[in-house]
Amino acid sequence: MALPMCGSRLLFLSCRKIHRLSPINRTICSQGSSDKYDYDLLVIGGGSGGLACAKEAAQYDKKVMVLDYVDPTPKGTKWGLGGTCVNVGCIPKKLMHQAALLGEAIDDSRKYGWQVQDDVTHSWDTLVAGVQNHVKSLNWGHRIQLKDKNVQYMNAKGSFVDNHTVKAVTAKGKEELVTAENIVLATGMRPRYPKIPGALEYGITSDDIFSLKKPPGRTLVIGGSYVALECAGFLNGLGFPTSVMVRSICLRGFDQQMARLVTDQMQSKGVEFLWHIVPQQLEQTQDDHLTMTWMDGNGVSGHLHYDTVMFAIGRDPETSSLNLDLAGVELTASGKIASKNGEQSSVPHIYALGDILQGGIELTPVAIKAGKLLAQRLFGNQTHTMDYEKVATTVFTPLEYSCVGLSEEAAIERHGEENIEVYHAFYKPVEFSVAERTAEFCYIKAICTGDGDQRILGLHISGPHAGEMMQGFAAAVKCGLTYHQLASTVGIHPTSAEEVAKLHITKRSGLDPTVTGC
Ligand code: FAD
Ligand code: NA7
Repeated sequence: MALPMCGSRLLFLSCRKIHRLSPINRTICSQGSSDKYDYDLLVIGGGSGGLACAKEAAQYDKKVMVLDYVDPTPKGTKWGLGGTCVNVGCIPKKLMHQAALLGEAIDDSRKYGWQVQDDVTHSWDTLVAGVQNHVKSLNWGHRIQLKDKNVQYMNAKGSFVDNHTVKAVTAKGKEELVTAENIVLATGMRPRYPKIPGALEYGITSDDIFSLKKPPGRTLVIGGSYVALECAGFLNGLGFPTSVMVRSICLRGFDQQMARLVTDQMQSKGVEFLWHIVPQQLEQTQDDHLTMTWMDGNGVSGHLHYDTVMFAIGRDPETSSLNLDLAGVELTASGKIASKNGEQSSVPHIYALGDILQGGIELTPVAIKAGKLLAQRLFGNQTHTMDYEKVATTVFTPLEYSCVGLSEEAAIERHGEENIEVYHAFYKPVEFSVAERTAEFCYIKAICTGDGDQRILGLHISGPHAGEMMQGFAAAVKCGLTYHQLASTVGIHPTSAEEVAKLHITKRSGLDPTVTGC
């Protein structure tokens, strides 16, 4: 990663001496470093990456500004500061996932002796109110944090005028020109709509689902990616009849054996999968219901009827309204920011973070870490760069599938089938026993190199709390964990995580990996 213009660095170094004198000198110093520009750093986009970068830069007494602006969805949904994760991503999703898990827990609890009445009902309104209250508290928290750290925040949409000047436009049309020595772009992505009649008028996306005013009712989710499956999973768990329309496979890019476990488990819980068909047209009927016309690969078509149709067919980077050509910033064909060196764009003092960065990973902790490290390099005289390898992630469907490292397909492609060893096992969480729950979808596999040390290339877990189980193992895998080190680890009994340390059956052996007891 190249450092920014050395002028700013030299000034920072001289500032560090003054820092120790007094807060007043500190202010003078940070203003002095930006004589030529209004700000040392301007961040466009107040989401996971942008806020992390801005707050970190402010620790170095830099003059920092954040612009954040949300274009309402076609349905008119909008939200506050914090970006996708806080408002329409990870956080409301995890809370609705928890709502679905509680529904399962109510069923289990009867077997554990709780006298729960049979006609337990769920209130969508109460759930949405609780989720949105939490989201609003996070919006507020972000504003307070920026204020506390002296980061200037403006609720305005930014676009370039030249490569150091950005025009900020508020919802009321008020315009302001802002200049900055360094500019970070962290504008995230927004859901894509298919180009079919009725999609924009009658369909919704994940940007709408978490604040939907009325219960979704019978719902069709279109798409086979994790956003589609997670939403379908919690809707089904809340008792709404849910179908998923998939044109090819689910969870492309993830391990496909694990992907099938996820969809089989969802199916066993009542989610209907409509394979190998695509949407053609969405219409509203007179009684306010929706009719989706579909078509398969042979030209056969049909109609299906729903209360809600949600598109989860991918997300597009929010780069088209930034006027990047006026700054000379290059884009990739998919509209992401082309990376020259880590997070650096084709213009040396303009950087990109998070979902819009080519070659990045579309996850919140990745955007946050990359943002912090970038600020430390720009203003803190640090050299650490973001490591995009071996980042763990979890799909919450609501049975969790968590993974780190390579899928089995990728490991075979990279190393050759004969050079890898796959250890695997089905396991039964002890709490499933009294609840009489099936354990056929609780599965672990560790993909290792086939040589003496058997370094773990990929670890995959499906089961309850797989995300919580994975975090610690992910640290070990990142440190180069080998199968032999894993096998010499003594488990914590009785937990599901101990099953990872107990893996001993290789796929190659052909032995039965199903549950055998403790
Ligand atoms: P964002 O957080 O999207 O922030 C970008 C901000 O910039 C937004 O507020 C946007 O409105 C604003 N903006 C855009 N253009 C402009 C402009 N011109 N001027 C001013 N402001 C602008 N990740 C996980 O790690 N775990 C999960 O469980 C998870 N679940 C998800 C579930 C869903 C349904 C979705 C959609 C995503 C999920 N993600 C999850 C992904 C995660 O939300 C993103 O990777 C993360 O938010 C990306 O951060 P970012 O900083 O790149 O952009
Ligand atoms: P993804 O991961 O880009 O997946 C899109 C899914 O939608 C995928 O299953 C596609 O099928 C399917 N798709 C795409 N276009 C269509 C059309 N026109 N009709 C039907 N199905 C379609 O999208 P996500 O929104 O889940 O996630 C994107 C990122 O957002 C994610 O990484 C998170 O960070 C948040 P395909 O496999 O192409 O056949």
